[in-house]
Amino acid sequence: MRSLAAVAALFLAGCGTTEPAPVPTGPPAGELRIGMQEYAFGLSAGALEAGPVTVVVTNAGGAAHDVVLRQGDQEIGRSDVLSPGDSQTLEVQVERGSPVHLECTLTGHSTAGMHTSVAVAAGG
Ligand SMILES: [Cu+2]
Repeated sequence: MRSLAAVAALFLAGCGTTEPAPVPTGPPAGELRIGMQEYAFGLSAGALEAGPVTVVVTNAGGAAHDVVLRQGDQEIGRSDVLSPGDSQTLEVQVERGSPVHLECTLTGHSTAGMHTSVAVAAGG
């Protein structure tokens, strides 16, 4: 059901200049690679394990971007504002029970599409 919704979202977003990569399916991951571009996040995993997660953020776009990771109202990670081609590795602590939301904080980027969320495994 989730994947159908994701595919529908991709079709709806398809009129933009760049389509985000489809969210991969598979077992929950302990590492998440985030690719940033105008104006979307590409993710290496569709679900995360609860616990420590290594997050590798790469700016694959042509403008500066950052990413803030939140669970509920708790901020669990934040990258620097990265120039095109730069990357940064973060160690974050993911709690069980609620998805991790990702958002670019640069003005207008989130509303342009730079926000998404990743599920967290219930069984952790
Ligand atoms: Cu951005």
